[in-house]
Amino acid sequence: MSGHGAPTIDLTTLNPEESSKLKLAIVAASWHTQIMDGLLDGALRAAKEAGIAEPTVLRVPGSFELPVAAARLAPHFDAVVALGVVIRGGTPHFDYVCQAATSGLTDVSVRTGVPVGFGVLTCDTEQQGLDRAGLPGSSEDKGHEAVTAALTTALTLKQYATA
Ligand code: DLZ
Repeated sequence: MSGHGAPTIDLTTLNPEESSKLKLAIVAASWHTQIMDGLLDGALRAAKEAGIAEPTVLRVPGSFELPVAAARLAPHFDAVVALGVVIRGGTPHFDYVCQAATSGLTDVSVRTGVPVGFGVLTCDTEQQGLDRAGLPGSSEDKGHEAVTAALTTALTLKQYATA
């Protein structure tokens, strides 16, 4: 999958009065520290740009644990963002962790109606992760993107909220 074709969504165009009121939770795995630090920094930067000074941040060990954390938090927040880094190794473990994280997070989002931003990198190499981590020298900033997507979706869906 290539980043080509991504929309330009600028958080500064969101109504700051609306976006700053959103309750945002970030659930972040802990494997691959340098890449994870970049993702989390980007996510927090995006939250700040939207006027959310202190989102709730919950750390879990690995990406496999992201869905249960998201499930616990989603009912209490307007948007959840999941961050993780999975790097392919020599066994099929990669496929199972990616599948569990992806389907688990999708299930949380659809079941609760709360947008879950997908900031989980699934990479063949560490370099692919570094390139997407929003670090100096990275070409993409996936933590920032995931928060932007989740908050934009949350604001859109608020227009259709039922009492
Ligand atoms: C076990 C494991 C492996 C091999 N690789 C990763 C990885 O690249 N990224 C990641 O987020 N987590 C990894 N894990 C840990 C699993 O996600 C999970 O934490 C453990 O299987 C314990 O449930």
